[in-house]
Amino acid sequence: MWSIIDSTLREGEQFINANFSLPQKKEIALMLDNFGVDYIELSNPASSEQSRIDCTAIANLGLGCKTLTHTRCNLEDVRLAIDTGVDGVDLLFGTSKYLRDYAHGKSIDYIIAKAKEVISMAKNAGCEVRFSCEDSFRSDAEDLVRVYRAVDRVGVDRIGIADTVGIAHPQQVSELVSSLRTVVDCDIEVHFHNDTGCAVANAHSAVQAGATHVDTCVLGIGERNGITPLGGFISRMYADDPEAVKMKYNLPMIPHMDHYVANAVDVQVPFNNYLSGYSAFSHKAGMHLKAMLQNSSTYEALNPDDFGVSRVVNVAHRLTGWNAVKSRAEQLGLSLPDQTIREATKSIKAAADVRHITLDEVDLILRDFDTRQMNKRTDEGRLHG
Ligand code: AKG
Repeated sequence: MWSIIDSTLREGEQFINANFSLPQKKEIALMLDNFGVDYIELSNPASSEQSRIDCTAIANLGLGCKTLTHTRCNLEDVRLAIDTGVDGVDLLFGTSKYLRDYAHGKSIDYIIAKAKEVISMAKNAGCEVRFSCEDSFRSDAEDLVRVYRAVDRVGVDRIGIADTVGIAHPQQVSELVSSLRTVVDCDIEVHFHNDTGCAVANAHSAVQAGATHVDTCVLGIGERNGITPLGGFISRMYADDPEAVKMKYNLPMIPHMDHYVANAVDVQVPFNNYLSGYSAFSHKAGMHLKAMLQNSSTYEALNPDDFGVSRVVNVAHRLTGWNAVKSRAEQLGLSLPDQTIREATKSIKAAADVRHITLDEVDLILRDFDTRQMNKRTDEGRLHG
């Protein structure tokens, strides 16, 4: 099964509002570990003194998952990383023309030589090592093959394919991952930015094509509009095989982490966020509700119970149906005949046609019908008595 490398404490730290304190980082690391991620990626300890302190603290928390740190491909960064106590280093070097011309000015031959030197040093020090070609999807295909083949031969544990600007689509991902699968023997990690909305689909496509490790962030936070969100990726993989995903991961942690991280970076969880969004499990149309009441899978690919969240069935609107209203009456303990429910439904729709109504108002209408029903029965009783 694929593994998750959660990068909330690295890529996520690059989100515009992120400025995690060490206690927040520890809390996030503990939650991710409790959820069951395989790896946590941490910011480069060479970034600042506090980054080094934080990386050392998280690497020594005694987590069940492995810790990695993201470093430039040079000996100094890797030495500093090893001293923090992390299990592995995630090296990267830009291979696209953009990055070679405007970021570092190095040739592919230089990149290969440097990568071999740094990987060998890190492996000799007992580190797990990944090497990534930054901006893979705008890199020359032959350059990628040369670089990845060379690093595979010196014993890298994983190659990384990075869609740095979020330009790739699932078919390109599938083609690149499957072709690289025939080039290297090591594992394949993927990292997808979400600029064009494909980050979850690309991660899924990559796994189907043979990728073994997927980078995620809680809520998808990261540079610009971020990367594959943990909740979105898990939802996608759960839809394929719920039992396998439930067995490996502690799913109710996801909404919990989404809210914690949203609060830490001072944003709202988006209303349509996978699993934890306000409307993620809300149902409204009368036709849907009728079927949902018999079998919730009719209109749900994901079972909210598995994620520790509740389904919201909304009856207070003009699109409501009498099955939904009947169900609400039953929740209130009212036993109304179907004909009365149909009349109450008409009243609810008529009220909702002229203004926004609340569930309390629906309940009032139902109780009013119930009272009328009881009065009618009393009158009939008097007549016949
Ligand atoms: C990116 O290329 O967008 C990164 O954040 C680096 C990804 C990697 O190290 O694979």
